[in-house]
Amino acid sequence: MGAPKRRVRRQRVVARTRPVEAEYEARAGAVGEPEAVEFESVSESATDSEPESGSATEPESESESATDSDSDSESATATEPVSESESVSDPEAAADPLERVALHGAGVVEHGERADRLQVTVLVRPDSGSTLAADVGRGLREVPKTLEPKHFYDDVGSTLFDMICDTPEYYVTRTEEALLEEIADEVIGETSPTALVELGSGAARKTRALLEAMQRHHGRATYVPVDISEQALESSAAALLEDYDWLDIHGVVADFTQHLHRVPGAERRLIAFLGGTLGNFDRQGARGFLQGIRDAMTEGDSLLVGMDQVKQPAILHAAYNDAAGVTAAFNRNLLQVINRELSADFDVDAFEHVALYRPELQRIEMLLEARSAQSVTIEALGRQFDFGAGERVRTEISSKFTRESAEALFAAAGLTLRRWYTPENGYFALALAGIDG
Ligand code: AVJ
Repeated sequence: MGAPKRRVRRQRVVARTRPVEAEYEARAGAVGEPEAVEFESVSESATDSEPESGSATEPESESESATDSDSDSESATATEPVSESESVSDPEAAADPLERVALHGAGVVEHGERADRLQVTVLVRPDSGSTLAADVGRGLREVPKTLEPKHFYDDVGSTLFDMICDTPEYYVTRTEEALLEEIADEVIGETSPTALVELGSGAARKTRALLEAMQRHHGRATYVPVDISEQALESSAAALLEDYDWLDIHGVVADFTQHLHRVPGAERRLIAFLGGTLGNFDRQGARGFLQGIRDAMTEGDSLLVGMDQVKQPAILHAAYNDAAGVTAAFNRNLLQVINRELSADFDVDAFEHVALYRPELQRIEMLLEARSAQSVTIEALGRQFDFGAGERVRTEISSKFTRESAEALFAAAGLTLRRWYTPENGYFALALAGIDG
């Protein structure tokens, strides 16, 4: 976009990001000392459709917005209490930033101002070298070697994942999307949520069906996306706010496996964990994760989980071995991430993409297989790792479920499966669970 570049919504974070989390503290170069964090930028492509922001001195810039339907939905962040006045010398107040943000948010809504409908709290900076280093160091010492799938998603990896979703073989995303459209009204009618909390919201593509159903039922909605990527969170939030003038968003930049208890409450929350990401956990991990959610739930909250179903191995195999090689590129990109972030020298082309279905475990495994013996130096770890010819590094598991296995899993986590929605072909399921009471 020419100069002057369009402003992106630049929402300062109300919460001081005290280094409450070790990984935050350790983020390379990010913080010398605790400070308020502000969005620095969004991608070029995102700026185009961004609502005009949002700075204290530019209250009406939205008139240049590309669409007119949102003209009353944009506003300045002038009301936003910011940083400078909030010194870290006030540990009490800093102790629970979310509460503070929630209060400010409520004020904004109540006064019906054309005030900012976006609040963002940063609990943890996007993945820094530190967790990646720790994870890689641990995983490559294991026998067999493993790497964690959460590190796939740098900008390139996220783009590749979006491309996977558009391959003809990968039925997962489109099946879930269609299913959500179909059941959204019923789910919302049944759970009557005052807020939709989405764990791992990413681009929030599928969320719209649920939000629109909330609007049909209640006239408006509050959306609480929780994502590790500040950028994904901000650009998806901006797009949603532009399209929905009845929506309030309180985003939380956090690792949803660690910060669940800090996600803002509401009277009744529908907590959504979509996409089949639960499949990335092994059984024990899935149970622990669901238990964590269960512990953070209060009466009236519900949980909606996307779960890929067990099906013909050939269909599963194709979905993770698409003909265009997008999944292979996605898998290999993990090595690029490590090369870049940890100053490593993986020869990416020396590793082959392998994805296979293991029926006895009801899961897909993705692996990277060394085509020949490799020795790789990872500078950030100060050591070298050897790979034998044909040695495989497991990069991801993608568990598949049946209604029975899902029910047992929920039960083990203290949750009750209430509904099991599947399309006719049975490819994918959305499980609605609650706590007993
Ligand atoms: C995002 C974890 C649901 O397991 O199907 C897609 C990731 N990996 N193709 C999945 C993935 C390879 C995806 N999840």
